[in-house]
Amino acid sequence: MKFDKQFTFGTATSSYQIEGAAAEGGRTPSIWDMFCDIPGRVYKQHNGDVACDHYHRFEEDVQHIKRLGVDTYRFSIAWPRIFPEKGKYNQEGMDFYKKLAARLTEEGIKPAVTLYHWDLPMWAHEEGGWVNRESVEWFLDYARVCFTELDAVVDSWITHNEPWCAGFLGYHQGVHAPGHTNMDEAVKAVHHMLVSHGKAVEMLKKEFASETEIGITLNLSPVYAKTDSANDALAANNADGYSNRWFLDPVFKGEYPKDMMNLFSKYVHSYDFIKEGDMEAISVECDFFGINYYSRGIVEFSAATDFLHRGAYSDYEKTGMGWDIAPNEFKDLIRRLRAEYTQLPIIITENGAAYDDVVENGRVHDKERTDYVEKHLQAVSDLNEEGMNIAGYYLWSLMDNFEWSFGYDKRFGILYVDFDTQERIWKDSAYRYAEIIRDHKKSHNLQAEVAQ
Ligand code: IFM
Repeated sequence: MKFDKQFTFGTATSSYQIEGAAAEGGRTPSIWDMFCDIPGRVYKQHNGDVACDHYHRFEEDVQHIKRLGVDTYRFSIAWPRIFPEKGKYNQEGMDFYKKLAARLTEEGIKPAVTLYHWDLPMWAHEEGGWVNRESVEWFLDYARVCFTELDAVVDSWITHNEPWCAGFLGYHQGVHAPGHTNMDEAVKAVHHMLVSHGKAVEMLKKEFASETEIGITLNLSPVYAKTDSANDALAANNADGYSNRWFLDPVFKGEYPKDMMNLFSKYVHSYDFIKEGDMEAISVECDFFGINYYSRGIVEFSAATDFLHRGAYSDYEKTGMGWDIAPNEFKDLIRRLRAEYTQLPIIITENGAAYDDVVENGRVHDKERTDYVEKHLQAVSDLNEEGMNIAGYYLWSLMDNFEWSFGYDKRFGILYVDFDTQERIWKDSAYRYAEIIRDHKKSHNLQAEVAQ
């Protein structure tokens, strides 16, 4: 595999998944604290109260990041640390991120900061959460203080991480916080997230006249029909509409896909919540496009499901999440994005895999994860040979953490975390990632001080 000199390597985490210190520094609960408390929602009722204790151990974690040799580290800000109550700014919460960003910068690691990675403050949820249009204003108030305090040290901003999960898993499928099962709410929630994205980008560029790069991250999954029947083709089209086009079309074309508006209208009886100017706001020009890629989808027709598709059997090798390992389909996805949607630089803001890791004599031989990462990095390298302009790659995740409704049962880290002692143990995949970065730097005569 081969990468341009400017290509950036990184690793990623998010606030609720690693920070812990849930009641410290003035933080108040988010919808995830509430969701975890409801029996049956999260594996063994795990929660983020302690997580990886990163809030107290960030200095040590920065040293691991440095040792990996990555150029950049992607983390998210916990909104309830910044606004623990409506309209009440908490400087102590902000200071944590200022310290973290400063430590990273001192070590030569560029901070890439996500504003929203799903930990909506409970006060906002109690007023309707993302379903309430006022959420756009709440988000902009929050974005404004983050830009004011951190823009000078941030290398790139990501407004939202995976609005599909926050919107459709949270408000339609009910498997993520806040756990609602209402498609009308889900479509409104997504719309308000997207409007808040567009307006935050505009704010950074106009109000702050900032040149810091900003974009949005979507989780995308190319969808294939099980057979070439007309029914399965319809199923694949609908699944693609639900997972991909409902987000890509507004962000890049300034419109929602009509076929999906029609399909959703069984539950969404009016699209009046789309106000004048919204679609222009959503399709604001960004500096890059972030993609989280894990797997492909394969579907078949099912008259028994709402949107006429369901997952079909696949004989692909799977990760510990049961997700197909599909680096070739990743290439299909990127080529399609280039053909149909955008020429912006693409950044892979997440890619990685969960497996059932075991510690043996102080080592974790996670060969499957190492293979997964190598295959996807090879795909990035191949795509760039074709001129696809992928500018960077973030491995998900720096360390094992709270995997949402799966609790701590699924390990995505390249660092193993012993959740009893909080010890971090480098897995073989971490050593291999550091080696790939070292080789890249050597090949371009860039200074490399990374782990052997
Ligand atoms: O852990 C999550 C992350 O929070 C968002 N993207 C997918 C990851 C793995 O499921």
